[in-house]
Amino acid sequence: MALAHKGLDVEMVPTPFTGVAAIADGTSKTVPVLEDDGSLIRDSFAIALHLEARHPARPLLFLAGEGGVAAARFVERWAAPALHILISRMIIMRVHDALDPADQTYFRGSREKRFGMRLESFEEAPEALRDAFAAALEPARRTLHSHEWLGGESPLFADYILFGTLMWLDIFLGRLPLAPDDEVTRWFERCLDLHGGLARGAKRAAA
Ligand SMILES: N[C@@H](CCC(=O)N[C@@H](CS)C(=O)NCC(=O)O)C(=O)O
Repeated sequence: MALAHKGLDVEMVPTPFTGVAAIADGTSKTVPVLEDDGSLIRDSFAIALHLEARHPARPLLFLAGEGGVAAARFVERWAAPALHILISRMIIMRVHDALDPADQTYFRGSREKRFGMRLESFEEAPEALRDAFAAALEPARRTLHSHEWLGGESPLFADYILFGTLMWLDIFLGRLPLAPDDEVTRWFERCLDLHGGLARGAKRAAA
């Protein structure tokens, strides 16, 4: 989304967990990775900062000045603890089941170590977590009640941080476990439409 926001060509390359080590010089532990003019940039936020520094004349990803970066950082620091575990619990077995056998082995081993339990025990039915998930999104909901985007009148990287997080649910459940008229659902649909419907073309695991 950040690349498209900057008007750069985007090619999405689905990458298995066991394929991360084969990217570029093999030192990356996670995706995304940006290779640009011989330098490797890891981590979404660092990539967005790099794009902003390199293409300042294109639509901005951050409001100008350090305050813009701090505001986006706040969204990132809020969204991860508020949402990642809840989302993981809703989809962990679906992610596992969508992987090839070698990736399933890696995924089960790394996540069972991280969460300290079997994947099957970690998983919860999305319906059981629906209220907690809706409550966790309240800061975004209240903001989107009076602003079309977290970035105000147009999307910024702050929008893509939350959008990217929620895309896990869209990809694996085929929907967000929220009411259709929820402000967050409506904003999510607007995000799906951005950049020629770029994210609508992302490969979905759920039918
Ligand atoms: N904060 C990092 C998180 C990256 C991250 O955790 N990526 C996951 C996939 S979305 C990954 O590559 N995991 C590799 C693994 O678990 O081995 C970013 O936004 O770039």
